[in-house]
Formats: sequence, structure tokens, C-alpha cells
Amino acid sequence: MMSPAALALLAALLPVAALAPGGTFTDDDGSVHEGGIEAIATEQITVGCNPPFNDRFCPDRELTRAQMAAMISRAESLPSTGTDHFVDDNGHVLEGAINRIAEAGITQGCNPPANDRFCPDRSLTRAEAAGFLARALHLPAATRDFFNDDEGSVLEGAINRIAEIGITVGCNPPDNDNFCPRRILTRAEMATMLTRALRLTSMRPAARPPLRWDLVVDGLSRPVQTLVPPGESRILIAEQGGQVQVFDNGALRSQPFLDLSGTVVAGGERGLLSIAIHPDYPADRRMFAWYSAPLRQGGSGNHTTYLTEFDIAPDLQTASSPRVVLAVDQPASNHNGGFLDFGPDGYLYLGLGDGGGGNDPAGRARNLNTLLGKMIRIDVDGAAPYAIPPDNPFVGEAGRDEIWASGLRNPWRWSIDDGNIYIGDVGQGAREEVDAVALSPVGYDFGWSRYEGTLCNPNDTDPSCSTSGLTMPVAEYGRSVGQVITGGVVYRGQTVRSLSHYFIYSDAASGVVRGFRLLNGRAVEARDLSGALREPGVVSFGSDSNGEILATDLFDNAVYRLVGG
Ligand SMILES: [Ca+2]
Ligand SMILES: [Ca+2]
Ligand SMILES: [Ca+2]
Ligand SMILES: [Ca+2]
Repeated sequence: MMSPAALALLAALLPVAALAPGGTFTDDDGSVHEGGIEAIATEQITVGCNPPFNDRFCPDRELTRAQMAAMISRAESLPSTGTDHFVDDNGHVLEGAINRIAEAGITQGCNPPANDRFCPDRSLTRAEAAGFLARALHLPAATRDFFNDDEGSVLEGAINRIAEIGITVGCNPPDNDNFCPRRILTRAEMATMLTRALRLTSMRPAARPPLRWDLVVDGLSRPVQTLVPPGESRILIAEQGGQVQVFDNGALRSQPFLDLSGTVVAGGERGLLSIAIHPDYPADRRMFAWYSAPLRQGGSGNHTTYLTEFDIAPDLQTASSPRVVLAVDQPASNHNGGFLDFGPDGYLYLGLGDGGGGNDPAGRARNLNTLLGKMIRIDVDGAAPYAIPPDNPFVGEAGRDEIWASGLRNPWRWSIDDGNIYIGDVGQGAREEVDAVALSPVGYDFGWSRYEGTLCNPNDTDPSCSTSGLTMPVAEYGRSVGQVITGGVVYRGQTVRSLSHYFIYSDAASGVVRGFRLLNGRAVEARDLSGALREPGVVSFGSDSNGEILATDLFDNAVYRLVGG
């Protein structure tokens, strides 16, 4: 049994428990300055450099004078002031902090003798930083001269003062007889100086666990999707041949939850493609399936795609017989789209491909009189078999009322998150793309077949290359990267913190895995995760009951979970 004093000592020596592996920021992992950066983050002296996500510090970026003002203002908890000191920071996001440090006498401005300017976006030299810190901390005059390369500098006194209390040891270890006063200060260097200046405890976090795919279950038969019903932790796994399995308490149930194998026509791009459950489940017990079946009587083409609904029995037991909600004849075996999900509006969204063939030969994707090549939106609560949402874009004008968006080639996988829809549209011979837009029913036209990604399609029947009225992808890639995009999901879990708010998607053929964050309608902070996560065969992404990402692998007949830090 250790004494309380020994336990306290041990606790002081251990990494601070509150700090998660990798700490607050992802881009300082392993940096010699990480302990200082995490320390000033913990003290809320910095909030990061990438709002609104704020999980990056930009340690190598030059520190601006305005950022310095903000850090000092927060570190000293300076009060706000009604006095406006400078003219060149008007409207600057950090103007308040600049006025606070001016009011406290920490700066006089950057243009003596007028000193009506602060030069907020100018980078700070190490000597200037010394001046700010010496004034902010009211440091007394130093007892000796520390460095050789600052002789005669107007800031030599400040440099000596910060050296005397250990804020700097110089810039040329091990000699450390120089300070490099004219060198530009990085944000990381500032973090270390502030940590020393404020006597903060350096906080070096444990290493961030590497990203990897963890096997959840294998031994499946051509799985194409996972789905966790609302309020459940059990995972439904749809298989292309028509069965839906239940992964329950660590194992697959011996009997499928649903068996459509006698109903579907499977193979290639056909089969049971996806399932969805009513958002009011379990009060509303309906499940919806979207699958290929033999051509219906009187139909024309290759096969018929059905949307049917079932009732789920208690304890995720056998569903009722299917009721047909919608049937769409498919001209060819491929480009069937294949996903459906409910939006936050309670309506059911379904993606349909262009019907197949090269270059959308019948021009269906942008023909508003067919559902092919569209994202459609229907109301499965308003009438039987469905009603039209009154604000669908083509209600009351030319075009099918079900259509929500047009110009899609083969939207195999997509997802809805936080008011946006992210659509992975499989390309033809040049580009795979992600279209990401706000969920507003404005009748987006995503451009196929005039455009493939941002490339004008030279084989389109319309040679205009006009982009008028088109919504272009937020991300795309060419054949050197992959050839069959699998649209993904936005990570909302708690454990893989480096991917928080990231839309994660992949290429089923090459196994490339990528991510980006959507900010103001644009993809930002794009990352290629293939080094750790390359995984050919992923045909669908989902989330478990904790918001952790599940990947369904058609080649491995398996489901994986994304883990790491
Ligand atoms: Ca870190
Ligand atoms: Ca001002
Ligand atoms: Ca000197
Ligand atoms: Ca497009």
C-alpha cells in the first residue's frame, strides 16, 4: 500500500489523466512543442487555428501580432475596454484582444510616432515577442547580458529580461549564446514561451492510437450494407443475394431476419441493394427495402427495381410480406443507384442511376420525366403507397413530382448528415465524385452526362460544356486513384477524435480511403487515409449505435469497424 504522499507524487509524474491520447490537436502530435501547446490549450489561451473544428494548432505557422495579442489577453485575463486604440484592426476578428493589450500598456502600436496602427496581420519576430512578454509580465531589468546577436537592438533589454526568468534559453543549442532576434516566431515556439512565462505544467499526451479497421464479423455472403435500427445496438446486415442477417451480441443469428432470395435478381450491380427503417421505429415498425427483381409484367427493359415495405416483428424477428411502394423499370443491368434513407424532414430519399449504357445514351439523367439518374424524395406517411412532399422542386411544373435532384450517373452510396447530403456518384471513365449540398429542395442538377466530375464529357449529346445551373462536386478523383466510389458517412463518434466531423469515403476497386470536412459548402482539410486504411471491396459505410464507422466489405464478406485515435 502506497502512502498518500507517494500516491500524490506518482500522480504528479503521470501524464495528466484528462488529456486524451494525442491531446487536443492533431497536427502537433510528436512535436517537441506539443507539451507547451497542450498546456496553453488546457488554459484556454489558444482554441486552435481551424474554426469551427479547432483540432489543429498550426504549430509551424508564423504567429501574427493579432494572434499574440489574443494569447496574451487570454493568458492575463485582461478586461475588455471601450477604447478603440488602432485604425488598422477595425473589424478584425481579434480587434477586442488588441484593444485590451493596448489598454494594459503592452503595446503602443507599430508605426511610431503616430502609433495609430497595430499591424495585426504582420508576423512577429522573436525580439518583438520578447518585448510583448516582458511588458505583459512586468519583468524587472535583467542582471546580465545573455546573448551576442542582439547587441544594440532596441529590444535587447526585453530579451535579457525573458532570458533571466527562463522563458528562452536561446536559439542555437547547445551553445545558446544567440537569440535570433530577427527570426520570425512560430506558433509552436510561442506556446513553449508562454508555458514557461506562465509557469504552466507542460502536458505531453500519450501517443494517439493508429487508425485501423477492426473485424466485427466475417463469414457473410456478399454483404452490401449495415443498418442499426433506432434505439438498437444490434446490426442488420443486408446481403446482395436478398437476405438480411442480424449481428446480435457478438454473433450472427442462425436465421436471417429477412429472406428475399426468392424474389431478387442478383449479380453485378443487381440484387438487394439497401434497407432503411422508419425514423419513428419502434412506434412505426416499417422497414423499407430497395432491390432488383425480374422485370414486372408489362414492364420493359432488363429488370425492375422495387421499393417495398415490411413490418418488423418484435425482437427483430421475421418481417411481414412485402407491400410494393414504388417500381421502376431498368433499361440495363447496371447503374441502378442503390441506396435509400430518411432525411430529417421525415421523407424517404432514394437514389437511382441513369439506367445504364455509356454516356447515358437516352439522356435520362437530366430528363425530368423519368426517375432514372435522379435523387427522389417521397412521403411514405402521407398516403398509400406514398405522397409527394409539397415542396419538392418540380411540383406544379414540368417534370416528375418525385424528383429532388437530377444529373446523377450512379449514386450507389450516399448519406445525410447535419442538414447536408453527401452523394458518391460513380463515374464512367474519368472521374469519381462527391456531391455535397444543403438538403434544400431546389432541384439541384449534378451535371451528368454533360459533365463527369468537373470534366466536360466529350461524348455527350450536348456539346455545349455549359455549367449554367449545374452543381459541381466538392471532391473528385481520377483513374490513378480509383474507379468505383463508395460514398460514405460523417464521423460523429467519440473515439477516433482525429476524424471528428470528417466525411469518410472510399474507392471499392482501389481501396483508397479519403475524408474531408464540409465547411460553408466546400470540402476542407481533405485527407488521404489510405496509408492506414486502404481496403478494397468496401461497398458501404454505416455507423454503429455509438456513432463509430462500420465498413461493409464485399470482397472479404466481412464488416469492419474504424478504430484508433
Ligand atoms: Ca496533439
Ligand atoms: Ca480599432
Ligand atoms: Ca546581448
Ligand atoms: Ca456530377
